[in-house]
Amino acid sequence: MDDQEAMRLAIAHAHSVEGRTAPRPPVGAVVVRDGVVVGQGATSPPYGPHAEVHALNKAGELARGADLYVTLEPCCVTIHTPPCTRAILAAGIRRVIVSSLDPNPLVSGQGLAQLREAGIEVAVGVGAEETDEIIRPFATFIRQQRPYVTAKWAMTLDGKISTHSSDAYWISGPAARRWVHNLRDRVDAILVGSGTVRADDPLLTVRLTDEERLYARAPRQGPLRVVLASQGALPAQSKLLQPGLASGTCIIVGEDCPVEQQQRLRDTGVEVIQVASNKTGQLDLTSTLSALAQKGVMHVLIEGGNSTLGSAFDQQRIDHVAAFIAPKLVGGEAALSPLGGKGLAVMREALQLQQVHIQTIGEDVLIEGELSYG
Ligand code: AOF
Ligand code: ZN
Repeated sequence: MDDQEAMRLAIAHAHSVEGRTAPRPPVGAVVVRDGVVVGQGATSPPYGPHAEVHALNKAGELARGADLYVTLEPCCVTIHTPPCTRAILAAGIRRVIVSSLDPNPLVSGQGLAQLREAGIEVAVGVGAEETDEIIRPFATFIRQQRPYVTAKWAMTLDGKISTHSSDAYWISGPAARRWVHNLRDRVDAILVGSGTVRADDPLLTVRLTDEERLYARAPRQGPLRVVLASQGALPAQSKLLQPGLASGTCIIVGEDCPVEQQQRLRDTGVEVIQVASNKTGQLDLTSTLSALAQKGVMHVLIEGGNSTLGSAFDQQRIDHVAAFIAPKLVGGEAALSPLGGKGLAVMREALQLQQVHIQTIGEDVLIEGELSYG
């Protein structure tokens, strides 16, 4: 087993716990001795042991003189659990192969320095292209104290997310929808606007069979469901508000949402959070995101609709775009496009996706990329 192969296994472990570790990063670790895997593991739900500790414990005495592959620089400080660097030294590991540096300023670079000082051979960067991507939500969360925001939409080739009569079932095909459920399975929260709740009555749950999962993943409760509803006006019969389903749902309302309306929502079992509105009367996304960060949300997926996505774009709060384009046409001036809101006036100011990745999923094309704001 070479370095690449061992790191690929560690990366699969990191993927297996995405959406299950917040507010900590998802990490995978593998111990290899004489080319054979003798221990492996992933970060536990808060605040159990880190990935390295699981892998080292499984390896036991076989860790002495072995190599450790880990997708993130091992930690060197006690936050909730003892430093992994200490566990690595105690286990007698000979060489540590790290993929990404820890963006946490308390660790960044110092974890590696500690290992080197103790005479352990350290290599960095194997598989970093993939692990840097896995670590992005945590990096945004730890550096900016806000969740990383992925905006996802599916549109027809002529750029519509529904017909002029608001019909949107289905734009993309079954393979794309499975991909989206895998994305939901990786995030901490899914956010939509009240218009989407009215139009689509979504469940916002992860519905995947084990065969449909891109990675074996640990079981969990499911992502937090968040609805932006400045006046708190949601149909009482919405699926999201039904008894038994409402827990794990959070409604974000504006300052001027009547108290009685808030109480009506709370009576269904949902949590209601009040945030400020901006000058144009939209719910302030910065306040919304910081409220979600306080709940430990590291990665939020915005699934629509056009005014919520447009408002996130106008407020420069989209970090990652995942856009499906279906080879279909519906036409119609009144049919909506993905980003409503105000938009930009001149093309030369258009936001350019970075690290663009284009792939075909079933019949649809998926374009992904990062946005940064100057
Ligand atoms: C690792 N391995 O599996 C993870 C790490 O609150 P604590 O004690 O769990 O520490 C969290 C910090 O540890 C977190 O901010 C990040 O810097 C690092 N996460 N490190 O060596 C792991 N999840
Ligand atoms: Zn650690």
